[in-house]
Amino acid sequence: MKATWDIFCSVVDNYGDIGVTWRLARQLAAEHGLAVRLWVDDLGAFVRLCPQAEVQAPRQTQQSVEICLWPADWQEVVEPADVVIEAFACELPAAYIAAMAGREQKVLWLNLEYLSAEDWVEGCHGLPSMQSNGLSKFFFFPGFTPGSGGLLRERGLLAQRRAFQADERARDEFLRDLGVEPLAGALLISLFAYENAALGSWLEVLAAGPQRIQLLVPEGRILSSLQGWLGSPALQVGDACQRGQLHIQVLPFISQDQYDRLLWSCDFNAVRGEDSFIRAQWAGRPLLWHIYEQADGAHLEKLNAFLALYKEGLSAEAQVALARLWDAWNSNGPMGECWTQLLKNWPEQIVHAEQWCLERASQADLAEALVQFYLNWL
Ligand code: TRH
Repeated sequence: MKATWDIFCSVVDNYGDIGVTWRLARQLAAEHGLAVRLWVDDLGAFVRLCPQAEVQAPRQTQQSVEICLWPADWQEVVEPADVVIEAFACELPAAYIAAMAGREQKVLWLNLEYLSAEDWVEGCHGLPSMQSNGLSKFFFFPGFTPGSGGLLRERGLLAQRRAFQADERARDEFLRDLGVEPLAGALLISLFAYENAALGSWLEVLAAGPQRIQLLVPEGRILSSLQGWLGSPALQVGDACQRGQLHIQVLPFISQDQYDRLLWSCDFNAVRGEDSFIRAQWAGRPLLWHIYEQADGAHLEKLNAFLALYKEGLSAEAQVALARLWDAWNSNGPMGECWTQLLKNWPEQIVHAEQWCLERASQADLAEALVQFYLNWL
């Protein structure tokens, strides 16, 4: 009998919550042969990542995962799974928790936390917390170091990525299918970010720089900043324009698998949040992270904690260039000089990105770590 897993996802905003849980659910089903249900309270957000799904269907199977609408008024009588994951501290339905407590066979209850590179993560990863109904809930922390829960990474991902990157024709075909004509000799950059006042100063330096730049921008929140800089009315998917050396094109929001290919195709990726940030690392190319902003500035500590790890092994000059660029991007600082400095140690940044990727990939991935945690707990 396959072990059953229920993953609960409440879409707070953006695509990170559903992005992470959908990826995890697929991997648990595909690589570990588990029977997985993904409960999501916003099918609209899910359909953007999995365009073949039906937004109206309260139950459907996609890629061997049962996708279930998590209704606001939970009336269902559902037999809880062997393993229950509440993603990002979303609150499970009270009736479901009661059923967990009443289940004859015990249930492993996990809270899958947000990603952070901060030191305390290793100390908290895997700790139980006793609930009022007598059940224990365990805190599972993804992370970058061996003492954490690891990062989502599908089996064979890096081999696929390398084969794709070694095949220029495959890349060009992929880009053409997206409506992008690759420009000879251009540095290809993808841009996925929140609204960002620092964008203008980066685009200025790209437009005035020595090299042709092709900037691909999937539809999303950064478009308003882009419009502001271009002084253009609302941008649409397919719109393209040129400013000096800079060629800009707006892309549709694509499926997760296509988005991976976009990251693999580009020389530099600006990403955000959590899932795209990790995918850019698996792309093995230099990246720029727009971290999700938190009211109390906690995000800056997270940013610095990651940078402290990532920078290891870079020369002092390359470390400074990278940190300045990331800092400017996340605090509305001027990007021009920082970008120019980064380009000065570009070859080093490229080698480092691949090295970082290989080192992270030597750790167990998050899905594997979860399965192992369950087996140890049994
Ligand atoms: O959408 P996000 O900003 O999500 C954020 C973060 O997860 C953040 O930590 C969380 O607190 C907040 O949501 C609520 O960024 P993220 O995490 O990169 O998720 C985007 C997802 O969208 C990711 O799975 C990649 C996917 N994607 C596509 O599938 N197609 C696309 O074209 C693009 C641009 C992204």
